[in-house]
Amino acid sequence: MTVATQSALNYIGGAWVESTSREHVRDVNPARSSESLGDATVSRPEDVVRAIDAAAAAYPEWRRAPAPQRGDMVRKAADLMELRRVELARLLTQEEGKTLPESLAEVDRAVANVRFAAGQGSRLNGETIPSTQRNTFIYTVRDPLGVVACITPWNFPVAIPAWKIAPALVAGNAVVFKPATLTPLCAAQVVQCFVDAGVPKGVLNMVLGPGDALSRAIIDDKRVMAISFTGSNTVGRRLYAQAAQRLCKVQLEMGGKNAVIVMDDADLEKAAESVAGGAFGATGQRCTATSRAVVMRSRLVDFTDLLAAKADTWRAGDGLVDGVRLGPIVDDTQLRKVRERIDAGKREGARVVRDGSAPSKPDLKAGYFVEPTIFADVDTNMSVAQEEIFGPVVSIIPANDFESALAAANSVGYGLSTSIYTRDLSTAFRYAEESEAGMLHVNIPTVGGEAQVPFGGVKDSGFGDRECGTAAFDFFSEQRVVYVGY
Ligand code: UN1
Repeated sequence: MTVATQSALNYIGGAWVESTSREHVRDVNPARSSESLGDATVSRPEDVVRAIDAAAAAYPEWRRAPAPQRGDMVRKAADLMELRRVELARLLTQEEGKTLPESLAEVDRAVANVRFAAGQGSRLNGETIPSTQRNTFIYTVRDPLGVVACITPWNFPVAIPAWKIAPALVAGNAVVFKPATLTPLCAAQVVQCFVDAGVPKGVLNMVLGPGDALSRAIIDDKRVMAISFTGSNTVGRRLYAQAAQRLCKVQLEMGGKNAVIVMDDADLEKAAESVAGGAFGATGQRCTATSRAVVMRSRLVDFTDLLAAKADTWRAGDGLVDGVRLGPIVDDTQLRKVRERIDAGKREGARVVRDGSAPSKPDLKAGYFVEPTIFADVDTNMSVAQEEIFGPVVSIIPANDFESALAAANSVGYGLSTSIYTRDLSTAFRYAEESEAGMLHVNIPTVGGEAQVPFGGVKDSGFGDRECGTAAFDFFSEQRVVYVGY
């Protein structure tokens, strides 16, 4: 049941290479922290410079390749990813912790995204625009930016790199990829799919190592024309401020504090299922996780009972084991953060319906586990109603009517994803008009997203062009205009 111990190296200029530090860090399975999966090289800023050198050298030729051909190559990467689906998903579960079904779904999503981006190679259209002058023809073209960087988190270590790298490449850019330190083996496998698909050397490079120092080296290098980042708001803000100094284009996907509003007329079973799946799925470690349920008082008792009963069915354990629905938290640091947030909720007076912060089952002590946790009677000012937790924790906030529910849902800094459960059309449309989030749902969970659809948030959740869909190409290319007098 263990993967062969592997060493993840950098991929620079078409070769897997050791970093200049020659140091390695251990990569462990969060379900059993004593189990080593392998290790990863620890890069220094010099390694980033080498990767940028390689990308800059490869760029001119890649830019000249016809976009449909770049798309074909990227499509092959999607096919390979699909072929390696089970192997990749098992690795994902072992390295990040989510359950095997969740990992399989993530790989499928990565494949769909890479395929969609590949198809856009044949649709990188410009437009013709009528001129006010005679004998003048005006058209636009989409041009790549040059060397771009993709900085990705550990929680979707296959899908997020895939949906950043694929459109970046199809648009004609050369990429420097800096994945999260906690998931280097998944990152290496994603790169391997592109490599085996025939992406020329230097066009895609990966540098493994500490986020701060390596991101700084990326930001400081004026050859990097754009940075696509997914991670925390704190890091995103800093990255933007630093990159702005040299007008480097930035796309930020950050946190969320996503609410589901449950109206009087909601299908309660569906609503509770949606909140449970949104809150406990992926162990709550996703920016779109449902972390608040804003519930009409008339349904409060029934909803809370239903949700608590559902929470009991989320058995925690090793994600490779059949029947396990809740994998571990990714590491010790995150585990501590999640526990601190739960403690803060208790201190601030939220009513504990279910406390999963310290699981008692012996096999859960071997890893970084937190079981489903539910707070009720939560006030919008409490930290559990305001701060992102990134664990399987949900806060139930009572509301008197639609207006107060909407105000509660909107009362946070974040604005990524929300949902409403109602059968009333006018309530649904009023919600869609007034809800402060980038992705709204009616009778559909807050989590997930489709490959062909733009993904991203407003307020503290997102900045810059959206990811995925055709929007990804707005970020990874620029328009140029040609005026022709004939
Ligand atoms: C999802 O909800 O399925 O970092 C995807 C994240 C998001 C991706 C979430 N950028 O969690």
